[in-house]
Amino acid sequence: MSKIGSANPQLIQALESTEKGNSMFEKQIRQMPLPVIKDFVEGGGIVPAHFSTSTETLPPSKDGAAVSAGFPNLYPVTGNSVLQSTTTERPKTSGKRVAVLFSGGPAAGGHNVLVGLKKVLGTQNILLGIKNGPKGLLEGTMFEITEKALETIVNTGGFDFLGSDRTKIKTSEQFNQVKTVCHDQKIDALVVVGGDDSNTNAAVLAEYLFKNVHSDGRGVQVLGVPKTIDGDLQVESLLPISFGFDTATKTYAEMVGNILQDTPSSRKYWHFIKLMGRSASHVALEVALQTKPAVTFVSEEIENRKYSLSHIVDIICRSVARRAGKGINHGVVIIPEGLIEFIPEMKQLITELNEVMAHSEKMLSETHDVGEKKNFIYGKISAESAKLMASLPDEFENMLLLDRDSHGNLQVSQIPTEKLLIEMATTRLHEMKTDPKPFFGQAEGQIDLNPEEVARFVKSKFSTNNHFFGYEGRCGAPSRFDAAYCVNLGITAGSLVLSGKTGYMAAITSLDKGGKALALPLTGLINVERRHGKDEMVIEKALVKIDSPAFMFFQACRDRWSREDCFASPGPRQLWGPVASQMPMTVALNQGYAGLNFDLAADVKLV
Ligand code: FBP
Repeated sequence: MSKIGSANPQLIQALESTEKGNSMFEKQIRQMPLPVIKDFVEGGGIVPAHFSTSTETLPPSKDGAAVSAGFPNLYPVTGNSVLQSTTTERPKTSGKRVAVLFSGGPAAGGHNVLVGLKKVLGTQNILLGIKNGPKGLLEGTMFEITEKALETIVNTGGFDFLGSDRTKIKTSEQFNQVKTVCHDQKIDALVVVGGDDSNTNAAVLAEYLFKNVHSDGRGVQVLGVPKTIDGDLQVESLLPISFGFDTATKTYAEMVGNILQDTPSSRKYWHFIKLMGRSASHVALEVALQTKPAVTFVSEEIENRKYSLSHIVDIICRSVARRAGKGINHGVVIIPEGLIEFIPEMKQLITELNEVMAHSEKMLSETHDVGEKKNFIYGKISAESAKLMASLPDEFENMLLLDRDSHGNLQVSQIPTEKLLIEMATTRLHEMKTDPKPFFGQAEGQIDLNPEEVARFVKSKFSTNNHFFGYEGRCGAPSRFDAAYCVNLGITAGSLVLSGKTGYMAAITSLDKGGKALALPLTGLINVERRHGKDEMVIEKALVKIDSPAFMFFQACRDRWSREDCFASPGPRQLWGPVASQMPMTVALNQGYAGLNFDLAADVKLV
C-alpha cells in the first residue's frame, strides 16, 4: 500500500485500483444486463436464429444492371431480398472460425458487437479479433477473443480492444492478400464493423471471396455491421440508424445544453459550435431537437434551397439582430461538420479540387512549396471557383487543399467553418450597425424591428466563442440504446454466419416494440457514384431528407427558437432509470413511433 503525505492509505489504495479502466463507473457498467430480442433468447441464454426471406425488399437500385454485372457471384444470391430471423429451427453449426474487424472512425458500442458475436457463436465456434482494422486483415494479425475478455470490454466505449483504421482494400494485390490470409488462417467468415464505405468494402470482399478460397472450393462468408456516429448509414424503415449515433448525439447534446445554460447566465456570448458528422447533418439535427438553440444549419436544406454563403451569414445576423433588439445578446449556432460541401458554390469548388487532386496526386505530393501547389491548382479549376477560392481567408483556402482521406473525400473535420462564419457575421453585423436603414423595416427581406429595437441592436456587442465537438462523442461508454443495439447487431451477424449467409448487413427494426432482426443484402444497397475522380460502386450515404418528419418538426419550431431562448438541457446520458431507455428523437420521429422509449424485450446478463 502506498503512503502519500497525510492522505488515508485506504483511500490511496482505492484510488490506485481505479487505473486501467476500473473507475467505479466502469466497474458498474460491466455488470449492466441488456435487453435482447426474443428470437435470440432461450432458457435465459443467447442462441442463434435462422434467417430466411422476409416479405420486405430493398427499393430497386437505379444502377441495378451495373451492380449485377459487378457482383456476378453475389447478386444472383442476395439481390434485393431482405432476410428476417426465424425460430422454427436454430442453426447447429460448429467448428467455424470467424474473424471480426473494426473499420473507420470509432463509435460507442463496438465492443458490444464483439460480445454479441461471441455469445451467439458459443464455445463450439471460434471468434478471432483482427487488430487495427482492414490493415490488420491484410497483415493477418488476429487473436482469439476469449469469454474472459468479454468481462473487460462489455458495455465499454471505444474500439481499443481491436483498434481500427481506414485502409481501403481495393487493388487485386490486396484482394489476393486477403484470400491468402483467410486460406492460411482457415477463416470461414469475416465480420466487417463499419460505415458506408467499409460496408461497400464488405460487399466487394463478399464477391471476391465467394468461392475457391479453401482447397475444397469453399469461400469465406462476409457480413457487415452498420457503424458510424454520423448516422448516414440508414435505410428508411429497414435500418433506422447506425450504432454510435445515439451516444455521440447524447454526448454533444449534453455539452451544447450546458453551453446554452451558460449563455443567459453570463449574458455576453454567441457560441458557434461545429458538430462532427462528416457530410450528413443527422447529428446536428438530433442535437438541435434535443437542445433547441437559436440557429441550426442543416446542410441538406442549404443544398436543396441553393443557399449561398452570404445567405447563411444573413440567417445568423437576423437572429443576432432580433435577439439584440430584445436585449438578448447571446445565442448558440450549430454548424454541421460538412456544411461547406453543401453550399452549391463551395460544392462546385470542392468537386473541382477533388478531381484535380485525384488526378495530380504524384505531382502534388512531390511539390512542397504551398504557393507553387496553389498556382498549379488555380490553373486547373474554373474561373468562378478560382474567384471564390481567392475570396476566402487564407487559413480557409489552405484547408481546402489538405490531403484527402483514403476514399478521396475532403477531411471536413479539419475545416474551421465555425471560424469562417464568425468572421463573416462580424463583418456583416458591423455593416448593419454602421448603416442600419437598408437592413430594417417591413419590406421584403428586411428585419422587422421597431426603431427602439434597432437602436438597442446598434448599441449591442457581438462577442463570440467557437467550438468543435467531435472526438469527444465517439468513444465514451455507449448509451443504453447503443449498448443494447450493438449486442443485438452482433448476435444478428453471428446468426447469419451460422446460417451460412454471405453479403448481408445486420439490422434491427421495430425498436419500440421488442425489436426485429433483419439482414439487408449489400448488393441491394449499392449505387454508382463519382468518387476520387471516377465512377465507383458504393453504398450511398443517407442524408437528411427535408421532407422527413424529423426535419419538418425542426422547421416548424426553429423561428421560435431563433427569436427567444427556448433551450432545454438534456443532461448527461443515463444508463439506469427512466431516461436511460430514450432513443434518438430523429429516429423516433422518422420511424413514426408513438414515443421515445426503446424496447428490445427481456434483459439478459451478458457476463
Ligand atoms: P466513420 O464514417 O468511419 O464512422 O467516421 C466518422 C467520423 O467520426 C466523422 O464524423 C469524421 O468526419 C471523421 O470520422 C473523422 O475522421 P478521423 O478519425 O480520421 O479524424
